Amino acid sequence: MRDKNKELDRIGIIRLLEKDLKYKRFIHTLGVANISAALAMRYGADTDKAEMAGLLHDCAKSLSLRDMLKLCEEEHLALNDYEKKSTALLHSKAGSVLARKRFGCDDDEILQAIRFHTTGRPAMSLLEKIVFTADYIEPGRFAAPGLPLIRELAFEDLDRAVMKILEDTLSYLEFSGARIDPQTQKTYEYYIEGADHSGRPA
Ligand code: DGI
Ligand code: FE
Ligand code: FE
Repeated sequence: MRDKNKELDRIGIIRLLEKDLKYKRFIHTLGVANISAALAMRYGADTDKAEMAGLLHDCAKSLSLRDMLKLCEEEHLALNDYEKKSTALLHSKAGSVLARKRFGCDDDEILQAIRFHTTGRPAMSLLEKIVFTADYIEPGRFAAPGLPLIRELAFEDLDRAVMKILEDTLSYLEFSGARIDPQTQKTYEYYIEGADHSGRPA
């Protein structure tokens, strides 16, 4: 059973997200929250935290680039040149600030999972991997060709699912001619070229 205050917070946050986000993004958010909770059950993470991280992961998605930059500047977050120019990349860092300021989330593990949900990072925590994966596989996603396999893998072997997501994202970005954020590249190198050959835990 959740405690009553937490349940009220959760409902308030969902109401606020419904107001802030476009409807499709709101539905995606609910999907990511549910799948994050399911993955937390599977891998023994905190289910409430995973659900909350899923709920808040795209909370800044409707903001303009300017407003995202402002939020990050207020917190003195270091941004690279890729992030400074792209809402697709910046909404995750801006989201970690907004999650605290507007949604009252003060859990550092959740804020970290929001902050790195787009690019990932080397040596992600279990919660970070859960949100990163849930974002890719939630039921509303349909375009990626590798999706059926990744959906299976996610519940069998989370690290292999993370690897396959990175592999597919990188090939998609290369194919579409997008500039690749060095952070995405670093995550890719850690998980694909590093982790499984060295025996280092991913
Ligand atoms: O916010 P979502 O659409 O739910 O998903 P997301 O936060 O994972 O990704 C947003 C977009 O960012 C998605 O189209 C993939 C893209 N992306 C991830 N890494 C990079 C990137 N785009 C560029 N240009 N460079 C990257 O390194
Ligand atoms: Fe996102
Ligand atoms: Fe998302």
